[in-house]
Amino acid sequence: MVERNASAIKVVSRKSLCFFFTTTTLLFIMSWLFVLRSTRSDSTQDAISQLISTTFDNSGSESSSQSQNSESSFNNRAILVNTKTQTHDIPKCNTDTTTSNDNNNSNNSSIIIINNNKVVLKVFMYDLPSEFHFGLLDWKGDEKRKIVWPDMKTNVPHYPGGLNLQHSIEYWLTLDILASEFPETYPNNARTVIRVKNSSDADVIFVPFFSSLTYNRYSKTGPHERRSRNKVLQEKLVRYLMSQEEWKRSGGRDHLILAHHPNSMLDARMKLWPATFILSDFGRYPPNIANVDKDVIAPYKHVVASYVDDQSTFDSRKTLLYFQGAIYRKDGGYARQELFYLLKDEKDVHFSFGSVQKGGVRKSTDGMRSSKFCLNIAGDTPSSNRLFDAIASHCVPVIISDQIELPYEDVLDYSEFCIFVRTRDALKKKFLIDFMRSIGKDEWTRMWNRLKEVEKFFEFQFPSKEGDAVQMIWQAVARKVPFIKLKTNRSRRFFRSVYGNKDKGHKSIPAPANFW
Ligand SMILES: *[C@@H]1O[C@H](CO)[C@@H](O)[C@H](O)[C@H]1NC(C)=O
Ligand SMILES: *[C@@H]1O[C@H](CO)[C@@H](O)[C@H](O)[C@H]1NC(C)=O
Ligand SMILES: *[C@@H]1O[C@H](CO)[C@@H](O)[C@H](O)[C@H]1NC(C)=O
Ligand SMILES: *[C@@H]1O[C@H](CO)[C@@H](O)[C@H](O)[C@H]1NC(C)=O
Ligand SMILES: CC(=O)N[C@H]1CO[C@H](CO)[C@@H](O)[C@@H]1O
Repeated sequence: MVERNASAIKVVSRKSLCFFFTTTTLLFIMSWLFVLRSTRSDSTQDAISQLISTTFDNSGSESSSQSQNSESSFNNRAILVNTKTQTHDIPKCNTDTTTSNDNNNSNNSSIIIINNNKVVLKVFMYDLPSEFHFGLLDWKGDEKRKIVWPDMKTNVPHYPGGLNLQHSIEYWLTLDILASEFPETYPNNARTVIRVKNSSDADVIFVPFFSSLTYNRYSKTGPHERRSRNKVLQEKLVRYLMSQEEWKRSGGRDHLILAHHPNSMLDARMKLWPATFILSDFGRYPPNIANVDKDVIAPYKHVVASYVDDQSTFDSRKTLLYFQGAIYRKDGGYARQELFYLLKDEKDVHFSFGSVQKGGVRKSTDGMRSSKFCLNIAGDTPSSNRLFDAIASHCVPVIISDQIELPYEDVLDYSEFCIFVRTRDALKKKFLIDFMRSIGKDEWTRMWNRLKEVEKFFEFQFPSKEGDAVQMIWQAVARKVPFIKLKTNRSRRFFRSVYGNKDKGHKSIPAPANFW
């Protein structure tokens, strides 16, 4: 008996050894590929999933294989667009009177790409109760009469100013969807998106929850509350979504959810991970919840005013390098302190404490407009609105944030108008300052010119204009659509099997990063 057991164990252990061996070999091969790949592209986020996705679908990896030159990004896009018009039959925008002019707007390929590919994205938007969206802006719906949206003809709710504005993406996107139903009222509203009433016709399902505003306003627990309104609304949202036919149909994979503030949706996101999120960066997200393949990065709305009619020159901008911000940050921001000590004695460098809140908008505006370069150093999170303030001020951004993700990077080559410096290099004595001083007038002027061309891509406004941030975000979403369809169909593979049914849609156990 004992002997038989022993031999059984032997068999088992031989099997498991064999298994172990195969797994480690596989892992070894994969890590080799991983190393090979990550030495070529700098993006560390989820490199394996990129690997896997490249083998299945080229569109999924577009954002990772950043084009070295704009020509290759043009090719990528062209392929994508062909797929779209041939197999997905997305109609071209027909209210468009500017198409004929678009070709000669400029010779810069990324701009040409953006203007030429007027893809209409068909969006179904849930009629969520107004407490999730415009109700937060003190607009009152009428539950009884089922009025959840403001009358776009007469009464567009206003978004208050202040710092909340930097995450107001949710407001601009929702207005743009609503406006698509009133082409007569908003004839000049650019139209990448049209709202459809039948969700079966939609490319994506939009969840109109103003999560950043909710976080900004209601994350503190009130005196008579057990939980903050921010938490309550997230719970309500999850319950609402899980009960919708649209969610069940795709397991949420074709849903679009806004979580631009890094602290917004902290609770709900663990349940809503199959959806595509619109985020500012991935700093606080585990890669199985959010990653470059699945999600869309949107810019902050800049808080300093745009620099209209900028006549400045390399020589008229007296400050070489400008940074204004909180210097001591909780996590990850140690580079700020280090850089402060490295730079504080350089005479043409402005490096100072003080956040924009403290009446500093005017000061930052002046400071950025009179500087050649503006520093963006990772703080609590890899991104901040400082980058977009710098762009609006035509102050060439110097990005020291290894984990930063940039909006629409698949169609926009940031190296044309930003300087990237690795943190470990920036912290070497004299490295940064020598580097900045080595950039001459011509090179700087080229980047400054490019900044003036690209600034409109970061402009949020209503009505939205051709090529502004709202349209650029929709186009970035449209580029995800083939991938969304792929992952939706893949998720249906096992619907008919006993176990597969259980997994249908709303089972929300986070999957491994490459599972989608
Ligand atoms: C494009 O070119 C046409 C003539 O070839 C011109 O009339 C039109 O104004 C141009 N459009 C733009 C935006 O430059
Ligand atoms: C684009 O470049 C071509 C030559 O390469 C030139 O003839 C044309 O005028 C340029 N168009 C614009 C809008 O700059
Ligand atoms: C929505 O469209 C689908 C397929 O096109 C159709 O079967 C369904 O009846 C439509 N639903 C409504 C409410 O019109
Ligand atoms: C799934 O496959 C069908 C049939 O090939 C296709 O029409 C559809 O667009 C795919 N995606 C989704 C989300 O249904
Ligand atoms: C035609 C045009 O606007 N060309 C510009 C494209 O962008 C480069 C900078 O990358 C400028 O130098 C060109 O003038």
